[in-house]
Amino acid sequence: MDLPVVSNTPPAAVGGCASKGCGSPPDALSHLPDHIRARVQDHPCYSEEAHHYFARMHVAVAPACNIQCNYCNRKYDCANESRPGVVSELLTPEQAVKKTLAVAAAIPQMTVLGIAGPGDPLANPERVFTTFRMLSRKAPDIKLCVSTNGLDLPRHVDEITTHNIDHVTITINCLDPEIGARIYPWIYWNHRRIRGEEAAAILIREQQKGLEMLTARGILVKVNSVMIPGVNDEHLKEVSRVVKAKGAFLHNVMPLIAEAEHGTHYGVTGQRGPTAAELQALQDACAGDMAMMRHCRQCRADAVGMLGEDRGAEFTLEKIDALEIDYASAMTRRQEVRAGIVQQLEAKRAEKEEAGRALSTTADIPAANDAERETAGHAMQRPVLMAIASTGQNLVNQHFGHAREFLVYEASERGARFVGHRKTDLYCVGEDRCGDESEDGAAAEAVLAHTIAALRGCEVVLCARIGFGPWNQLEAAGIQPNGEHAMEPIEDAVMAVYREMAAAGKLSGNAGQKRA
Ligand code: CLF
Ligand code: SF4
Repeated sequence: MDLPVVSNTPPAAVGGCASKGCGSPPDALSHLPDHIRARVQDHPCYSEEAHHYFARMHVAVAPACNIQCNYCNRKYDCANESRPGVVSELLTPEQAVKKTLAVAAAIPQMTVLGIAGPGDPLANPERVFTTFRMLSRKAPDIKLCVSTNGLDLPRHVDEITTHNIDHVTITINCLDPEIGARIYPWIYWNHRRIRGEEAAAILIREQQKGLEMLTARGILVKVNSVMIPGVNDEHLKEVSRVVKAKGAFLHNVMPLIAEAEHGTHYGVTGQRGPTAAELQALQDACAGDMAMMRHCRQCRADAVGMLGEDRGAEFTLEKIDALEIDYASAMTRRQEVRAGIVQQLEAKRAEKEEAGRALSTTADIPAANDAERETAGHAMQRPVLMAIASTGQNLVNQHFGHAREFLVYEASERGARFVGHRKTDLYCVGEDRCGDESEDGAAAEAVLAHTIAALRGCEVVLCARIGFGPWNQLEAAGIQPNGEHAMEPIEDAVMAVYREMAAAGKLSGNAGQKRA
């Protein structure tokens, strides 16, 4: 059955500012020297832009861990990089290599192989470095990436350098042992279990030492921090400042996920995670000091595909065992695909820079701050959050009911900026459930209610198509659905809608953005 379509107009023939992402903030990587830019432009975690185009995969070869975090239950993956509640199939290094080659051949835009669990990679050095060693020989075009709690990092830095691992993530939740003791009940260090502030002090010391050693060797370091309201939330601003001063490239503040059913200490003691607005406010506060990652999906230790998607089921051991992989041919294809994407991105950047230059010659430049706005005689326009349904390529290209997550952009007089994402459940299941006329109406209603709650604070939803049922309910909840910008680049679509809202007088006054 065809879906009831409210709006599916072809891409609007917009011109001038409207087609160029008018007023968009500059490319987040534009300030970087060329050699650094080249190292991150196809890494989906280190570059927000790249995550629309490139994929990553993880292999779960590291079962053990050397510390205990209060947000972790060992039954599940390492929650420093993963969403708790999912369990990965443990692989041997040989199986991991075979799986990586199979994925690389099937998904040519997969550029990064990461090891992030299910325990701590550096608590399993033999398995992890064997995997990296074999991969750097067999698939030299794949970037290698590792994520660690940092306790055993200093003693492995030299080996990391040897294996050509160019990207390392350290999870640093605090610099103060008193706070650390509320996050880590114990560590295992020099064959001894150590508890309390003494344990936290050792962990913090080793993390900082590891960070300094890596940056001194030119390895790109991303710092992950889990935001735990009432425990380390305020303190993370200091963490951000210090790790930046020590040369960390990017800071990724992730929300604590603590559910009683996961059986973690925080889950069973009722420690809450942050709201979307709290997370964004902290990320904004930290952003004054360093580049922030806002597109992390807290993916599982065996994730495969674009961030936010999981194609792991296509590459189970059973399926890849039967495969014969001609990696030499696959590599040629991979290089072509990658070169094509990089070329496309460079053309987009050039177009954006050109648009910026054109704008700077007009009188229509959005004022940069309140004082400038006053001088320029502009009325204050409030920012607006918009949710986007996208399958990637940086386009508004997904049906509302097919989205498992929405990208959230903030539109303002300064332009469109990505601020995060919101996870939802799938509203359409097959062809016959996309609205209030479905046989399974109650289930659809529940999913829609959950989606509307997840989109709290957003005023607009941009998608390729949307049915009458969800359209009406979104509108009733104060969220305006919009299918007019299907297949347009996200930032262009967001700013076009923002301008329409401004022209309709919906943005005037000093009223703040609707809070999530
Ligand atoms: Fe994996 Fe991590 Fe490397 Fe990325 S994930 S080891 S840096 S390749 Fe990325 Fe996933 Fe967030 Fe991690 S989205 S959880 S930050
Ligand atoms: Fe769990 Fe990872 Fe913490 Fe180890 S480092 S306890 S695996 S969250």
